[in-house]
Amino acid sequence: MKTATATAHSNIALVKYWGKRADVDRNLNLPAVGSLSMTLDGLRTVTTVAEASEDAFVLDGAQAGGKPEQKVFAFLDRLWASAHDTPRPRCAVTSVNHLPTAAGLASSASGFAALATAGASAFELDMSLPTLSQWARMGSGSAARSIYGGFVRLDAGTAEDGSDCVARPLPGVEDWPLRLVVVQTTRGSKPVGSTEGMQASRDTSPYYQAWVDTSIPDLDAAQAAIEARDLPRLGGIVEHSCFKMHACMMATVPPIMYWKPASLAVIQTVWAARQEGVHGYVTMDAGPHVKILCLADDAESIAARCRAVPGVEEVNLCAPGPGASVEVSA
Ligand code: 2P0
Repeated sequence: MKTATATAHSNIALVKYWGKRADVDRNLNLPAVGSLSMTLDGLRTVTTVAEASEDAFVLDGAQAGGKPEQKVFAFLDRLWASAHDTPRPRCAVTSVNHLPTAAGLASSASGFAALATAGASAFELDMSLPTLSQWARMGSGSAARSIYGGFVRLDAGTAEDGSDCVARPLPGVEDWPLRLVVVQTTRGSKPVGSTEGMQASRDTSPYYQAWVDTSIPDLDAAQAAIEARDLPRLGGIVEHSCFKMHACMMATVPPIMYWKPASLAVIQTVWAARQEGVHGYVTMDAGPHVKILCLADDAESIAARCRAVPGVEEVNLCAPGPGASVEVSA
């Protein structure tokens, strides 16, 4: 095998993913809904996979044991076995999350996109980008989107083997100066992880089916708004998808409530700015931070308003970012 170092950037979903298909092999990690994202330049993971005398996973300079390590090597086992009958070589996996500032964005998207990219090159598997994206998805649903830069659409598909659950890049970001203002409303980790939260919503939320049923129209409408470079139209869909997802989460038993008082205060601040002609559109993920999609010209004004909101810890600006890349040595 070779030594491969991959870089992948995080992404933010403009049309959200929340829920997994229950009718298929769980290992495929197939989403129940499609999603549409923008890859970001702000946060990236750099991962090296190299042959070693024993398996070891070092994350941000420290030996990572337990579940993260198990997930990494279970993933590499499957990746290797997809093309070889022989035992997998032992591997040293070194992963560094580059957060110039604590961006408040999840690292599983960039993490598994980088691991899939580095692993495939280290194992000398000649993979197309769609196949690489499918492998990244098996690690983490949102990672499928981080293989590509700019806007990315991931369709859920209906095939049993997941063959039609494919991410693809959508043109548009190169001639549209968008920014994402990331507003952190707390320090510390989230109370409910995405994977367990999604399962609880599917099992108990009365809004779950409605959430799933209305996903495809949102994806199509968002894609059309991107093609038209129509920010108010896209922003309306972004907010609708976000609040539908959070309504579904809140109606889960017991409730999944990621919001903090400052989250709502930021949302209302952004909406008030809109009344004054400063166009930002909010979205939130499985956590209390608020992310605001806007034009580059409005980003500083929105960031300044958000910094003045009580409870806000930090505000960062992110531009659209590139797809995953890899360097291979002998
Ligand atoms: C998203 N989230 O579309 C949504 C919005 C959270 C809320 O993708 O279980 O860490 O590993 O497939 O990818 C977070 O879910 O979940 C996520 P798994 P993942 O960005």
